Amino acid sequence: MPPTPSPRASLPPGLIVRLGKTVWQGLWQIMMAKLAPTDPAGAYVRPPSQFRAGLQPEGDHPSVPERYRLIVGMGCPWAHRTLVVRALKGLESALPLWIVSPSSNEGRWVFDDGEQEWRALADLYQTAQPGYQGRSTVPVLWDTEARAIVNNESAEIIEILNDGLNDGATRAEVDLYPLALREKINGWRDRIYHAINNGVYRCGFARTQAAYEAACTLLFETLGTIDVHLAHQPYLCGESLTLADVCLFTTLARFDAAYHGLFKCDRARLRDYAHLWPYARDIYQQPGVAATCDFDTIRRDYYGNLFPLNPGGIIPLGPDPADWQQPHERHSLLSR
Ligand SMILES: N[C@@H](CCC(=O)N[C@@H](CS)C(=O)NCC(=O)O)C(=O)O
Repeated sequence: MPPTPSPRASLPPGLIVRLGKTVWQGLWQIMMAKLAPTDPAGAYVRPPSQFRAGLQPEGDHPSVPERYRLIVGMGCPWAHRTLVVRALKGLESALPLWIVSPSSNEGRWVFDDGEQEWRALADLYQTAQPGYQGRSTVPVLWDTEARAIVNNESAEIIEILNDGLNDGATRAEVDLYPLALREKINGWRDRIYHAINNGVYRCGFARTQAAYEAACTLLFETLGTIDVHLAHQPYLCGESLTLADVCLFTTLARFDAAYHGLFKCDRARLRDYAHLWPYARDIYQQPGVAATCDFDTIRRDYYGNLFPLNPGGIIPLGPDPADWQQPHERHSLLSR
């Protein structure tokens, strides 16, 4: 007969909870501080990008098709902006991609195909600037001849791609940053950056309740305002798609799949908005854009790699990506 197990003394449940909370909250604060720097009020502050050059006909980085590489991670909304502009301009041949993926154990980007001389993106940053101390972020516009990072700020890379490589563009006539609309575009871009693009991160990376609530309130106020705005015109700045729409789109593309759950942006889903949701589908259905949206990678990168926000590592199934192909029915606005 097997021996009868003797009753074991166990820790009182209250003590286990208190111990678990103290250890986990201490660890959480340490990991969050590394992942996302905050101001004294606990609000997330994104570090500024450090490489800010452009392409000039006679400068260090001349406008020569196929000389540059665009380095992206498919989950990243900032990199996604550059992919959308590359697709809309037809720059696929003129500007080849190097794709990186997050390595969850190392907490950094690594090259996917092993064809580059570097294993990690951080190593490429060291080649560009030995001793570089900043964050090794995507997107990067890399000059293969000068072996230099031209630019690592998505807001500037999309301007560069709009007209900097037109000789190699199959849709050179597409102008997403027309002179006459620049002031309007910049206004929307800055507002969207603060409240929405970075706003979702300020919700997800907030370290105090007050910082989260402030970010979340501004996020949904701004989404509501834009939803009303888009009832009367097809795009943010009027009749034509611009860089401002591209900047908004890449956050919308991740909204229901990642931000709604993981970043606690849960007052509404994208698909609850009468105008924003068809507007986002309209952009998704423009030539080449669907191929830039990798919803599986988006969910895997966010839920699988932001460990402090999802320590269990379970990746939700999320909404059906086929929904993005539903007719958007915004043609009536375009033909007014
Ligand atoms: N200001 C940059 C931000 C880019 C950025 O934060 N990229 C993230 C991925 S979504 C990254 O590479 N993070 C790596 C890190 O911070 O170490 C831009 O818009 O280009």
